[in-house]
Amino acid sequence: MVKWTDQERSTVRAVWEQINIDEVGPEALARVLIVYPWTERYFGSLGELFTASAVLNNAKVAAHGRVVLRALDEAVKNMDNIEDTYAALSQLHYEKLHVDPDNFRLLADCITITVACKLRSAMGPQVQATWQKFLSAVVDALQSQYH
Ligand code: HNI
Repeated sequence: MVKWTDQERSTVRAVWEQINIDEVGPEALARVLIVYPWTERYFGSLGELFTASAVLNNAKVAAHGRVVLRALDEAVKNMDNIEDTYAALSQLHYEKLHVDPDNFRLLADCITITVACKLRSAMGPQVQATWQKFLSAVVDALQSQYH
C-alpha cells in the first residue's frame, strides 16, 4: 500500500480541486490518441479518429475523457485504498477490453501534461512529483488484476 504524508494528501487534493474534468478529460484522452496512435485500436466505438483534428473534434472522445477523469475522483477520495477501489476497473481493462497495461502510464503522463498546461506555475516540480506519485498508484492499481 502506498504511504502518503499529510502534505502529499493536501497537494493531491489541491491539484484535483483545480482540475476541470470537462476540459482535462477530453484534452488528455485526445492527447494520448494523437501522441500514441496505437491506442486508437481500443476505441473502435468512438468513430472517426484518423487525423488529429478528427480526434480533437470527436464528441465521443470528449465524453469518454470525462468518464476517465471522473473515475480519478474515486482514487482521490480513497487514497489509502486505490487498489481495491479500482479492482473491478482493472479486471474490465484486462479481461474484457484487453488493454495493454503499458498504455495506462502513457495516459497518466498525458493527464499530467494537460494539467500542467492549465496550472502553469502552480504545477512546480514538487507538486508534479507528488501528483505523479498519485497517478503511479492509479496505474499500479489498474494493473493489479493483470496476470
Ligand atoms: Ni479506460 C472504459 C477508466 C485508461 C481503454 N475506462 C473505461 C471506463 C472507465 C475507465 C471508468 C468505463 C468503464 C465502464 O463502462 O464500466 N481508463 C480509465 C482510467 C484510466 C484508463 C482511470 C487510466 C488513468 N482505458 C485506459 C487506457 C485505455 C483504455 C490507457 C486504452 C489505451 N477504457 C478503455 C476502453 C474502454 C474504457 C476501450 C471502453 C470504452 C467504451 O467503448 O465504452
